[in-house]
Amino acid sequence: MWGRRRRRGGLLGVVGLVLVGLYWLAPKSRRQQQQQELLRDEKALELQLQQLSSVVWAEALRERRPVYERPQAEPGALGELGSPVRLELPPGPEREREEQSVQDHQINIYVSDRISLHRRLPERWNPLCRVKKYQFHYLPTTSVIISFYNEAWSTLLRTVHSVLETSPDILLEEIILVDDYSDKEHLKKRLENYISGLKKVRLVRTTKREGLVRGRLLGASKAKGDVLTFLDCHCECHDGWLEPLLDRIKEKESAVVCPVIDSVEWNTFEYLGNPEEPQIGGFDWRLVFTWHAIPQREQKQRLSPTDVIRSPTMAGGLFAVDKKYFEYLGSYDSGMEIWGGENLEFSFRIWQCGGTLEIHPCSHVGHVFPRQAPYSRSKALANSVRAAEVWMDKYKEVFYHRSPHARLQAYGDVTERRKLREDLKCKDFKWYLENVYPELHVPEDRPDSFGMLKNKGMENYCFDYNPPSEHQITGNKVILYPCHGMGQNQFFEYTLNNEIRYNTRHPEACAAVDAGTNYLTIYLCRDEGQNVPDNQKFIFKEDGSLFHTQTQKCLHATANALDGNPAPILKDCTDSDHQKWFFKERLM
Ligand SMILES: [Mn+2]
Repeated sequence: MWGRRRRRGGLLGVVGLVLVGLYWLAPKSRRQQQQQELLRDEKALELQLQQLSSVVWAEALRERRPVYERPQAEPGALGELGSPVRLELPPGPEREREEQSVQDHQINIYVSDRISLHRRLPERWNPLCRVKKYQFHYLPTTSVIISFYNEAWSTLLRTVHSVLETSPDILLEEIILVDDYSDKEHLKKRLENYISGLKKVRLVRTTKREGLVRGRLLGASKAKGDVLTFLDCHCECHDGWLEPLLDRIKEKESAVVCPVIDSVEWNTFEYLGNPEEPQIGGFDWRLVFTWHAIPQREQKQRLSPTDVIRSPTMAGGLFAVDKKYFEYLGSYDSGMEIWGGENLEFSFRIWQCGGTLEIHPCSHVGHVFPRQAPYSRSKALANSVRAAEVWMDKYKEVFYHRSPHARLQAYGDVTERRKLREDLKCKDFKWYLENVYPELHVPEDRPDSFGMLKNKGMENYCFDYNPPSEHQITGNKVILYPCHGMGQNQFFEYTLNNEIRYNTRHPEACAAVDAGTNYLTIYLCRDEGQNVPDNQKFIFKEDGSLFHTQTQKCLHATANALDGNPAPILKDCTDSDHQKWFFKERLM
């Protein structure tokens, strides 16, 4: 509206100036008559302009018309505009059904079933995205590929309808649903019947359980669009989500573009996206995906908040890629099972082989993050090993140090994938770390300075730390616990800067001594380039003692320390075996 009125105002201004000019040039006797004529002309001109601009406007609307118009919401419909649904059912059979649905799917399907498959979402993009113009006729078309396994009816179909109701008809070639050998009854005949009534939706089925990667590859092999857009099977697309992805790929064929992933709460289906700058993807040295704020170096490259943001990794299932470029890059590693790890493998490959991985801030898609993974991820570690073996060069050791059991994983044959890396003349992992993800600290991992931190006086006990939660790493105390040899929460590293680092995860954390206490508390390590705080400094001496310089005391393995449990405690230095420490990489 705003753009149209402004344009018309400009034209009328010009017409007005001409009129004023003519008025003064005309002989006095004819002025009134001329003025009337000109006014008449102006009215006619305005009418013409009005008609013209409404034609232009209608044409723009026609171009971006979705495959289906969204039906009007019922009055009082639950969850409209992404509002939370809290049923608070009294104890009884209905409440039991609700609880059972959470048990089965790790998502409150009972609530989902009560929300319209066509619900509207709140506007959660930068307002500048709304006025971006696209040349719809020149954008590539896309096939949206959605692979699923035993997905609930309402979450799956809400995904399908939301794609159909937000994607411009002229850009959406088709939706390809890939059923990865589900056994739920509603995904058989009933699903076939339902989608046979929908335009542009196709269903293909695998003949055995293939996992996410091979399921998606099956979908891709049937796709007719220029671009492949992969979505998860419990998503809701924000208005205008598709055009920015396709526009960017038209501009740069080797760009793999992700939408901003907004969160749909698993219990209430509240839509939690926000229009602020999105976060980008990274990973920690367990090869677990992590989120980060956009670094300064990247912000400096961007001219507008609607410009794409380069990201070292992608979160997982949601991205668009030129179909031919996807094939050139070696599509997916079909040696990967079920899911987990394929997102990092593909991220490394994109960057190392000459592409770019980006997040488009104008493309928002909601995703239901389940309470916990609904089915086994036992294959995720083997997938990570494949990624490490093909792409990470010597840096794979940093990963293996923190997950010693990964070395024992059967990960299949990677000869073909290594050959692909050679054929495409991809860059090495050092280049990737330095140029794409310089924020990631690479641990030193010097010999005999990482792994289990053991004590001579209490041989079967190791330094052990459990963070308060998956999202908060700091604040708890270091204890001693029977050694398990699995890395993870018993992995520590002693650095050249005299820190005892707990660095299986990101951000890295360091052991510190709070004033007036004698135990170890975990804090964040200093930022790169800053000095080590005095209370985090320990000298690891030749004789095996760990000397805390600030208090001039030594760490002493104490059986009956915190709440009667074993822990390392600061005491006056002696040559007791309980003050002799050593690192060991593996149990055996
Ligand atoms: Mn998901």
